[in-house]
Amino acid sequence: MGYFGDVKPIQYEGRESTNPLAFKFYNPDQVVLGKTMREHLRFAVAYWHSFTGSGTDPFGAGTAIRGWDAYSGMDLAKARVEACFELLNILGADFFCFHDRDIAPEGDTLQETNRNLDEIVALIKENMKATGKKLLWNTANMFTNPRFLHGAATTNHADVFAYAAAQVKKALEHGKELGAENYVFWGGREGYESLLNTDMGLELDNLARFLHMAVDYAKEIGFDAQFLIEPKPKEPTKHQYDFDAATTLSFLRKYGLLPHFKLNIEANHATLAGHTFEHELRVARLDGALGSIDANQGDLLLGWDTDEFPTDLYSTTLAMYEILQNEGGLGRGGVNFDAKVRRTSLEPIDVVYAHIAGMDSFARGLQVAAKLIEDRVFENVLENRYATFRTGIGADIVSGKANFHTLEAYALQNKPIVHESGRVELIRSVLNQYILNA
Ligand code: XLS
Ligand code: CA
Ligand code: CA
Repeated sequence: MGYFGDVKPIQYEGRESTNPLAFKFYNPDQVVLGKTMREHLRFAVAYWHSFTGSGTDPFGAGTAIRGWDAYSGMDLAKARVEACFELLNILGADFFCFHDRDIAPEGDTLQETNRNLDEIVALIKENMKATGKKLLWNTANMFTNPRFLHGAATTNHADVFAYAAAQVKKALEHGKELGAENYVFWGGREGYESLLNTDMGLELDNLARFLHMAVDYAKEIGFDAQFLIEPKPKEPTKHQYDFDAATTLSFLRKYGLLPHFKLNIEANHATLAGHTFEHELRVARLDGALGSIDANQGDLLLGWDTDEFPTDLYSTTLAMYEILQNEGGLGRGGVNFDAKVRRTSLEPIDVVYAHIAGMDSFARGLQVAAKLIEDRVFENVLENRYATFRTGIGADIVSGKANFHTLEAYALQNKPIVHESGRVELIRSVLNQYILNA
């Protein structure tokens, strides 16, 4: 018996199945718009939620029952590796993601911490070799340890900046060692609490310096992963510099970093920023910077980052629509379940059910989005709605022929402006039909 009980690898049984341990929509080999579902979705399990998390919340201790908790220290770290590969096998997910501090305990010194990491990375490598599973991305946790209370790359203390650099240097080496497809930067403490004691200009310049050093070092060691920044507006800091996709892209552009980075867009971070998931995906893709996604959902009745497993088909459909419109889809990126089971879902089997729910929701979203694209549903809407820009004065505006003189002369003809309905309710009901029937 494994850590998840006596569960066999999950099979696709189709939409009529009532078996809770079967996929209803995720059929890995099914071809959708020229690629298999498996190639489109590139599902990843997040180490921190599924193997390191325990179900704590700000008011209470952990509740999760996990077999590996019988161990401690490095034995615990090793047991978690075993559990990770067991779950990947059960789910048929090809990828996983981790922070350095998820996989191995910190030691008393940086040397000891790095030795612990080296040992677990070697074990992970063996398991990857034996199973063919891959690392979608790794990252450095520079937010849990109190050392980072004032920030990491945006700290006020140069020694902390140096420590953070050493930590990312090691993480890049491990990314290379494990053949990571991407490397993520999420700045949990890269922001500020009060402008009264913050040199924002210096902090932003330093963040850019840090990221340039990371780009240089990856090049130096021949680590060719796609670099990703993950925007989030707040939590843990009050204001985070990578607030949302637009803010992050503007920062990257200002500092000449745009050619080296794409974005990892998380659904719950989008809603925390006051946007929809699809808005953030659209902003990223219009800049050619949509790299990967963290699949989860927030609870709109709560104002924090609840990281729930994604089950909202409207959201997964519209997300997959953006991804399918993106040149090359997610490319080297994937769909990482940065999601945790609720504190009341105590048992290991809940982690399996949760991933099945998320994988099916994205698979269904993919099917619906593909059908919407095949039938040119939104394309037709846009074609009609923006028709005036294809002929006459509109065509002149788009082609650059128009200027304020020609536009004024046109307006002075006082032709009546006739508006057409935007038909939002009709479009939504068509979308409903596709989600139900496609
Ligand atoms: C936290 C973030 C984090 C990143 C990786 O809110 O989602 O988990 O994905 O550091
Ligand atoms: Ca995330
Ligand atoms: Ca989150």
